[in-house]
Amino acid sequence: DVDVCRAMAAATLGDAEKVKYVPLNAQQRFTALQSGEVDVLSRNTTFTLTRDASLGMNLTAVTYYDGQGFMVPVKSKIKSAKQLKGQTVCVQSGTTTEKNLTDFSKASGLNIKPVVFEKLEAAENAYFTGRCIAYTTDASGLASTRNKVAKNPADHIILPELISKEPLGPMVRRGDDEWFAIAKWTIYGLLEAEEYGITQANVDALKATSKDPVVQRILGTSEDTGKLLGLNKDWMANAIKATGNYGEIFERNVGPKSALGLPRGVNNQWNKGGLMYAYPVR
Ligand SMILES: N[C@@H](CCC(=O)N[C@@H](CS)C(=O)NCC(=O)O)C(=O)O
Repeated sequence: DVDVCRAMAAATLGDAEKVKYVPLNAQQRFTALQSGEVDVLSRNTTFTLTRDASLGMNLTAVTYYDGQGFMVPVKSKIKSAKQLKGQTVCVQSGTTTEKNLTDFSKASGLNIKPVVFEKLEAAENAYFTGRCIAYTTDASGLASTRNKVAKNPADHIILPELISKEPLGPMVRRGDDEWFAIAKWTIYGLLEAEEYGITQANVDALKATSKDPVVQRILGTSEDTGKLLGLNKDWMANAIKATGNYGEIFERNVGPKSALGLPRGVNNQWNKGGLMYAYPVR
């Protein structure tokens, strides 16, 4: 989420450091975007119809396809979400998580008892002190909580079931159309850069020598796509220089070798069995 903001700043202002970060909890995030306190909401936020149609925002492009899961203590012996019948589950309010938990409980006849907290730290703390038998959020969030908050991560397992679709990505305000286009196309640009092998390390060399028309367009050495967005010719070259392409951002922040250790899975490129399919930068 942070690297996507840095890429947008580099594309727009030529400087990835020109971002002011405003920490927001699940409840506050939408009003902060509506009121103009922030210009882009990049914070593990799921695209849904309600958020699109009634909260005055526009969904840019998916940066991470996630799904909701559960974490339980190994010593609970629970191996499947279907074994949560009548159990307490800690969850944060103002999230799709809270709603999906109710749906899952109803659909599977599990009579789960949600224990709801407004603050993330409170929900995590309640789980780790044994107030609930399980903790639920997006699978990426579970990996983060287990890695960052658990005293001994190996004492907790993430159950195999994912109970929802959580397409996560940045949102912008309705009516902010030029910015909407920039935000969207920066993401597609990072994805297409990966698809065509443009990296943080080779972007300058490719800018000087590449004869591939797609690479040339992305790097602004043939057509000027930046102009159409009100940006400089090298908008995408600047973004890639700042953060690397989508795959590099993924590996560094959440990939198998990072602290979170998440597999690339469905977030791989469309031609490698994944769902990431950038609209063409042209
Ligand atoms: N993707 C879901 C859940 C996102 C969410 O807010 N998750 C929590 C738990 S990982 C979170 O990030 N909390 C951070 C905070 O409130 O400071 C949504 O958009 O509603």
